[in-house]
Amino acid sequence: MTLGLVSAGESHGPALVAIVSGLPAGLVLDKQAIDADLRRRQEGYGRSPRQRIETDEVEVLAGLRHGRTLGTPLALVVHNRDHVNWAWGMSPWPPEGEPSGKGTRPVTVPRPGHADLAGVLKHGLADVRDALERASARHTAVHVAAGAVAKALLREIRVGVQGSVVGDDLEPRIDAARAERDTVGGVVEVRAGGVPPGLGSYATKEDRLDARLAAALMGIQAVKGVEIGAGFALVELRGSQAHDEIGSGFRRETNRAGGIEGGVSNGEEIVVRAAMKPLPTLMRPLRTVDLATGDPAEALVERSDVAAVEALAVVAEAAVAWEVARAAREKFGGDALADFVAAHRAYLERIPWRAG
Ligand code: EPS
Repeated sequence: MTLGLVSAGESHGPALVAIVSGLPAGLVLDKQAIDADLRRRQEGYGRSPRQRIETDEVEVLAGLRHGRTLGTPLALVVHNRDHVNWAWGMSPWPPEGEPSGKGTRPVTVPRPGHADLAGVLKHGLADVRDALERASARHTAVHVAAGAVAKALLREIRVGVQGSVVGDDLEPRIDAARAERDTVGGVVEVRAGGVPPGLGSYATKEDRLDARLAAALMGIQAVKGVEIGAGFALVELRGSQAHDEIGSGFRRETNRAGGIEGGVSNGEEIVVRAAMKPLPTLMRPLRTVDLATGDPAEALVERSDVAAVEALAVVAEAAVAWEVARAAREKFGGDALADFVAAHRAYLERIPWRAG
């Protein structure tokens, strides 16, 4: 038993969609809680004017009845309100009538740092828009909706997940960058508390919880680095200092491992960080080459964020919640929510580890 997630959707297409499989029947979902996470993702300082157009809201098309999961695939939709301005340019079918609105002219000047160049080369595309629309971080919206579902499942076994921005200088950095028509990145941290020991596995690299969390965070647009627990700082320490001694109840006083040893959760808080590069859509464009002419050119300038670090904290929270929930499904199984919860309780009764 595991969770599955497939998503689709272009940034200015009609909608973003996700299909979530592997949920037990009987999980109560709260539309307001899902929408609250969607709103948190939109709110951060430094976002583009696009966020004034969108008011993200989840729609459920399948897998839910009267607010309870049916144990069948859950189909989630987040509509792109901005699509009305791109109805011709992003029409899924050949558009009718004269070109109007945005996205009507092919983009041939790939932006360094985006998927633009690699995307058109890889897929044989003539219009960079055919690559950038899916590569856009816009589709993190529907992943946040899926993450909210994962958090609802985790709450049933008293696991909580919270993302935040690391440091307190983001807003002045954003103001300074905006004044110079530039962009900034930053670091976010996600903590998952109440995770029992034993999620993930040391047996294969694919099953290691740390590998799965790293892949999930690296899978978010603009993330260039991930660390778990004390991460890169561990190399400065001696072995006698770098580990977390085991105390009463098999608990630790320190947590340099970030809650994961040997690829398996150890019962301490899971702590992961992700580093986001400065966004590469610049109002002061970088040098590129025009795909149509082969001549030097300036990269595409389009409406964009100065920073999306606060949004990343919410998206990373969703990604971590998703991976922890997936590992919990694998360990505790159950077609009914009650079976899942009972398996978790029985496991905690079997092991000598004690929750803090
Ligand atoms: C994004 C570019 C911008 C961001 C977008 C991600 O889109 P637009 O050009 O339409 O303003 O606003 O993020 C969102 C729309 C969102 O909801 O997060 C990109 O290139 O990744």
